[in-house]
Amino acid sequence: MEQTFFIIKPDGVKRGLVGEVLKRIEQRGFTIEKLELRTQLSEELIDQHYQDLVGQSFYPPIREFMTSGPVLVGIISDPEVIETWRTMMGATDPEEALPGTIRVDFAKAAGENETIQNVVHGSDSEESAKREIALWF
Ligand code: DAT
Ligand code: MG
Repeated sequence: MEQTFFIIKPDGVKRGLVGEVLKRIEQRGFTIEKLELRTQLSEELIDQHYQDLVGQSFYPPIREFMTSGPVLVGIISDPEVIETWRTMMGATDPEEALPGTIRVDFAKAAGENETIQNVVHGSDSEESAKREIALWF
């Protein structure tokens, strides 16, 4: 059985989308293995989580956004959950995501010079899922 790590990001929690996202997880039949509200994330944890992005010019606003409020984090499992959850989330930029995906249905378009706020995170590979689960739990 495969596991992946997901986050309902600060925009999702602030905008009252926890129920909507969890409903999709349940309707798809994923098993929720862990679920926790984290009220204050440290910058260190986010930097480790996004270790591949830390050096990018667009990274500081991402760090600021991810530490701006409570997040819901969890582990879900299912055969091929990593790829299926990525498909359900949609593309990173909500403007490019496909209809029916969480990011299209719920993310707000980023304004000029605003960082992308796209409601959810999901690990992008088996290796990332293992690393992120160990980092967060
Ligand atoms: P994803 O969240 O789809 O896995 P990612 O891991 O490449 O995408 O990036 C993490 C987050 O950082 C993403 O959800 C939004 C933000 N981001 C990524 N690339 C960006 C860019 N070029 N400009 C602004 N924000 C970006
Ligand atoms: Mg990613």
